[in-house]
This record gives sequence, structure tokens and C-alpha cells, in this order.
Amino acid sequence: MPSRRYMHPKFAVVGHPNKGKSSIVSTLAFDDAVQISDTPGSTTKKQSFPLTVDGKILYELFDTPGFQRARRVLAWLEKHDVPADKKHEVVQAFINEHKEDERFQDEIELLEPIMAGAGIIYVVDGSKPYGEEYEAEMEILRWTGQPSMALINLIGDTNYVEEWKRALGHYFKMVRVFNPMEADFIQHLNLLESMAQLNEEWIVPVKASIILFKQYHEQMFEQSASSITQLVHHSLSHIEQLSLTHEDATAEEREEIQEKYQMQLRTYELESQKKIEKIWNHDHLQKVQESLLFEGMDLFSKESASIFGLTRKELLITGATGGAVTGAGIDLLFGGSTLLLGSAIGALVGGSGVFFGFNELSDIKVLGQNLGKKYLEIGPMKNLNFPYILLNRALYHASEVASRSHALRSVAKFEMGKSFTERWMDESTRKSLEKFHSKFRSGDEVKEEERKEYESLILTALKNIID
Ligand SMILES: Nc1nc2c(ncn2[C@@H]2O[C@H](COP(=O)(O)OP(=O)(O)O)[C@@H](O)[C@H]2O)c(=O)[nH]1
Ligand SMILES: [Mg+2]
Repeated sequence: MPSRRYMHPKFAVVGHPNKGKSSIVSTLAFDDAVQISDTPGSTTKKQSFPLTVDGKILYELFDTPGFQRARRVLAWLEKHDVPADKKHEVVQAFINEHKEDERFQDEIELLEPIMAGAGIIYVVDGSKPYGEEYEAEMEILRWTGQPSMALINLIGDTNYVEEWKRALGHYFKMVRVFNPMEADFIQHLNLLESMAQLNEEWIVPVKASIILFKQYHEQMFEQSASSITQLVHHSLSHIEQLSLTHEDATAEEREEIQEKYQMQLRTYELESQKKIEKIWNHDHLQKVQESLLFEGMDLFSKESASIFGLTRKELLITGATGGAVTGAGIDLLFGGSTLLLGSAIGALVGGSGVFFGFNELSDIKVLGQNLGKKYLEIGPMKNLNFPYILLNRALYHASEVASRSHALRSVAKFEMGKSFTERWMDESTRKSLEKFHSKFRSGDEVKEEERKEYESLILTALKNIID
């Protein structure tokens, strides 16, 4: 005999068409594969979306079609007047008798998981006025006898939440406002707590699920930080080589290796973004676009540098205190005029804005034996600003992905208010980072504990940005 203790909680998300049922399922199941549509009635079959952690189902949600003929269904139920303890049998009788009836397919689809034991989550749109037409739906749900709660979603800007609360209070012992597009992780957990209260038997498993889900969430942060660390390390230490046809490199060959080098770093960035989108279960959207952000804002563009790079002043302070600004470093920073050092530095530091010359990423060297084959080599990265641009872009991307609702279907657009770097990077963080950046740039081996240390800096940054 199967033990009831191992049955995970199930919830059927039901309501009128186009009230955000699928959006709520998407958010609660942490799944962006749920079909969401502007067209009412586009969901015709119930669909199950389990939230799984390490192969264990924490809970399962059913997305369902909206009510279509609630009044008729209710009229049928009411013809069979029975005491309250028998009402759910009448609902089952309705399902059995109308299995082949085209007209009631939507109602049957949505009632089936409830009759099979799922708790009810009834969804309404609090931006539309309450109306009596919802009463038949709520009455039918009451007939099932299953534990239930109502969620008020605000799709539009108008607000009828108070009147909805009064009406829903007659039918549901628990009524909550929940916006699937904007809910953060805490609101998500709070809702789970409420869902647990629906059924005494669910309190223990749902509470256990919440703990597991929190751990899972923390792991997603850690994995993201690890991916960003790997990205920065690989990009800064990358070396590109090109065999030469002659003794010396032609201008084209120099151009070619520079181009290959940049392409490789762009690839590293894109791969890391995809990995992070996968970590946060947002990989579905990748079918629509390459990556969630930065469409058209190249890693090596002036625009990207001015948004994500350090200012000259920050660069000089960071570089100098990190001991990394040697003659060569300064050359790479300022386009090859070490002579600027001295009196001109004051003027530079005084200036605002970001300095960036992307012709100056790293040296291009001709290597090889005297008479044998020669090759061109570029890398590791020498430019002092590049690590910050790369890192800030990665953190921006990860923070957007980590806080993105799984109910959003629109293509993400790059959008940023005030300076992004200021939100998380103060001088002391910058100095800590610089220590690692110069190590990564050196191409020397990076020890496990150093990588961990950098990872924890990134983890803290990511959380600070999201809060
Ligand atoms: N702005 C906004 N739009 C929402 C919200 N919830 C749902 N929508 C939109 O409303 C439409 C219907 O949502 P959907 O979840 O498919 O509703 P369903 O028919 O009840 O499953 C979709 O275009 C959603 O993007 C919300 O909280 N805010
Ligand atoms: Mg739907």
C-alpha cells in the first residue's frame, strides 16, 4: 500500500480565463516553459508543473483552462440537492456524466486534479471590478470540498483589491495579493507558507520543501558566482596564437589575431550567460534570443565601457594601490604615452568619465625560433579596465536573471538607472578584486582557495545588487 506520507502537495490553479493563472504557475514552479498568452482560452488541457529539487518533487502545480460555463455546471450540481458531506460526490458525478460532452471540457479539465486531491488556488484580477459572474465559479469550487485559497493578481493599474477581498472572504478562508511578475523570492516563500496552511497534512512537507527550496536558491547564487569567476579568470588569462607565413607579421595578421582574441572573449561571455540562465531555469527564453541581455552592446564597445568600466580616477587609484600600474600598464590605459605620468596625471584624475582605449587590450608578440616557424601571440589581458567591464556586465546579467520572474515572456531589454558599479563596488572591494585581477592577468596558476575567495566576493556583490 502506498504510504500517504510520501505524497507531495498538489495545487490546481484555477479561475476565469486571462487572469494570470499560467503566470502564477510559472512563477511558483520556477519554470519559464509554461504557456502564457493574451488570448483567453488558449489553455485547453490541464498541465502539471512539478518543482523538483535534486530529483525530489517539492510540490506540483496544475495549470488549467479557465471556467467557460460555470453557471450551467452549477445549475446541474444544484439540481442534485444533497447534504454538504456528499456534495463532492455530485461533482464527481458531473465529471463522469459529461466526459464526452464538448461543452464542459474546460470545466472537467480543471475539476479533475481537484477531485484527485489537489488544493485549490483561485486566481482573480484585482484591477478589474468584482462581479457576480464569479460567484458560480467559487460556488462550484466549494462543492468539491477541497481546501482552497484565493490570490488577487493585479494585471492593470486600477485597484479593486478591497472589494475583491470582501467578496472572496465569503468563499475562501485565505485571501492573498500576489503579483507573479513582481514577486521576489521572499514573497514566493511567504505564499508557500500560506499554501501549507490549506491542509494540515501539508504543513510538514511544505515546510520541509521551503527549507530545501532556500538551499536550492542559495546554490543557484553560488553556481552563478562560480561561473562568473571562471569567466573572468579564463578571459583575463586567455592567450591566442596564430602561425605566421613569413618572418614578420603582416598588418592583416596582426588584425586577424586581435579579432580572434576578441571573438574568443565574446564567446566566453556568452557561454557564461547561457550557463547562468540555465542555473536559474531561464533557458527557455534562449530559443527566442541569444542571451537575455546586451543585444547590440558589444563587450568591446565604448558604450559598454562607459557604463560598466571604472573612471580614470578609480583606475589610477586602484591600479596604483594594487601595484599594477607599471609603465606598461599605464601605456595600455592611456594609449601609450607614459610621458603623461607626472604633472599630467593630476589633470587626468581631475577629469570625469571613463577612460577606455580598446585598441589596447594586450601586446601582440612575434614568437618562435630564429630560423624555424614563427607565430603571433596575444594575451593575457593587460588592459586594467577590461576586468571591471567584464565583471560588471556579468554581475548585471546575473542579477537580472536571478530576480527575473519566470512568468515574463517579453524579451529582456537592457535598462539601467544610476551607475551600476556604485551599487556594489566601493573602494575596498575594488582593491580586493584588483589583487585577483592582476593574478588572473599574469596567467599564473590560480589556487583553489584563491578562486574560492574571489567567488565569495562575487557572491556578496551579486546579493548586494539584488537587495
Ligand atoms: N502586467 C501584468 N500582466 C500580467 C500579470 N499576470 C498576467 N499578466 C498577463 O495577462 C495575460 C494572461 O496571463 P495568463 O497567465 O496567460 O492568464 P491565464 O489565462 O489565466 O492563464 C498575459 O499576457 C500575461 O502576460 C501581472 O501580474 N501583471
Ligand atoms: Mg493559462
